[in-house]
Amino acid sequence: MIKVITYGTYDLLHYGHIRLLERAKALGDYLIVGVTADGFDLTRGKINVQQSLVERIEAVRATGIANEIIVEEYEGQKIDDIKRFDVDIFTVGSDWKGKFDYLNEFCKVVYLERTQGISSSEIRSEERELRLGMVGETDFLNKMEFESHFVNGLKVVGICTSDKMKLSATLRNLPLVTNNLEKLISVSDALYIISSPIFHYKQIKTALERGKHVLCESPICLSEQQWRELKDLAKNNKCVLMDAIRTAYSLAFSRLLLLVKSGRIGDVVSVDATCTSLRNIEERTDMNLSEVWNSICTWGPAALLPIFNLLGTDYLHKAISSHIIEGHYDTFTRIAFTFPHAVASIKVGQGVKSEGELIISGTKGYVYVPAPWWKTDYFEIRFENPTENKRYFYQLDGEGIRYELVTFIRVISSGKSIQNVDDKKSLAIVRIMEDYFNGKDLIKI
Ligand code: C2G
Repeated sequence: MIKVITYGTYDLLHYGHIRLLERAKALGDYLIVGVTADGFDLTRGKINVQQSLVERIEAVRATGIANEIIVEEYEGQKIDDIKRFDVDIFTVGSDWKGKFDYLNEFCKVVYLERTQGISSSEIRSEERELRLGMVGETDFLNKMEFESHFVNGLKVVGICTSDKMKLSATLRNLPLVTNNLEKLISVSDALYIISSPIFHYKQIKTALERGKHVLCESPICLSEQQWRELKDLAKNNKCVLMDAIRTAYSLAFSRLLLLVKSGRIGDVVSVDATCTSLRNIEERTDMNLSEVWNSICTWGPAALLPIFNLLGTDYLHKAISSHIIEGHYDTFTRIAFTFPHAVASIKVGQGVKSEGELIISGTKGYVYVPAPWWKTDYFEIRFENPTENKRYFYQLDGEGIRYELVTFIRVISSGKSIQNVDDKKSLAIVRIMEDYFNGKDLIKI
C-alpha cells in the first residue's frame, strides 16, 4: 500500500484544493491530509484565515478523498509524521517548489502543478474591501498603513490630520489627505482613530452618526457618560466601535492569559505591569500639552489589560499617584489596586524610564514577561524548583497590529463581538481615565 501525505490550510475550500487532493490521492492508495492548526498558521504569517480548524477539517472530510486527516501544529512536524505513518510520498502544490526537498531524505517528494486563477485570499477579497480612513497626528499612522497590507479585505483610503509632517511619502500620496473629518468620512466605511484622547468622543460620534465603524486607540473617550452614549449610538446604527490595544492581539499575550487562567501558577495574588518610554519627550516641550497623549492615556490601557483580564474590573480600592507637569499632562503615574483576594499595580511614564516588565505572582509560581512586555513574543513561567520553569515563544509579526485589524474586519463581517477588549474592560479603562482627569483618588507627587 502506497501511503501519500499532503498538508494545507484549506480555508474556504475551493476546486484548486480539490484538484490537488484528487491528484495526491492518485499518487498512491492511502491519502493522509494534514490540516494546519490556527496557531500554526498565525506563526507562519497566515493571519487572514477565516474558518476555524474544525470547519476546515470538515470541508476536507466532506470531499471524501482523504483516508485520514491529521492536524499540523508545529514547524518540522512533517518529518515526524512521515516516520510515524511510514509515508512513501509527500506532495504539495508547485507554489512550494523546492521548499520541501529536504524531505527527500525520508520519502519521495512530488510537487503538483498549482491550479491557476483560484485562491482562498482571492475568495476572501471578493467581498467588497473595507475602505479605512485614519485620523491622527503621529508617525504610528505609517506603521498602521504598512500593516494594513497584510490584511485581506481592507484598504487605507485617506488620512485626516493637522500635522502632515509626520506622514510618510506613501501616506502623503493617499487619494485623500485632509484636516476635514467629514471629507474623510464621506470616502470611508470605517475609521481608525489615534488622535489625542480629548478628541475621541467628538470624532467617534461624528463617524457613528454617519454609520461608519470605528477602531479607536484606547481610551475611546474620557467619561462613562460619553462611553455609554457612544456605545448606544454604535448599537443603534449597527456599527462596530472597538478599542485598539494591540497587545491584546499578540498570540503570546493570549496564551499567557490562558495558562494563568488554567491555574498553572495557582491563585493570582498580584499583577504588576510597567510601561515607560522617553521616546518623544523632547518634542513635547513646544507642544500644547493639553492636546497630546499624556502618560496614563498612552500606556494605561495596555498596562491595565493583564489586571482586568486576570483579576476582573471590580477592584475594591485604587490609589493614583502622578507627577504632573502641566494641566493633565503626567510624566509618570502609578496606580495601586486592591481586589478582594489580590493586589495589582501599573507604572506608566513618558517622562520616566523603568524596566518595562510584567510580573504575575501566584500561590504556586509566577509569570515573568521581560521588557517590552506590551509587544511580547516571549514569557516564562517560574517555580520554586527551577527545573520546572517553562519558556514560551510565539511569533509576533508587526507588534500585533495586523491581528488587531483582522479582528476588526471579522467583528464587522460576523457581527460577533470577538474582540479581545470587551465592553467591560473598555468601560473600566474609561472610568480610570475619568477619575484621573477629575483628580479622584489622585495624589500629585
Ligand atoms: N493549491 C493548489 N491550487 C490552488 C490553491 C492551492 O494546488 N489554486 C494547493 C496548495 O499548493 C497546497 C494545497 O492546495 O498544496 C493547500 O493550499 P493552502 O490551503 O493554501 O495551504 P498552504 O498554505 O499552501 O499549505 O506546509 C505546507 C503547507 O501546509 C501548504
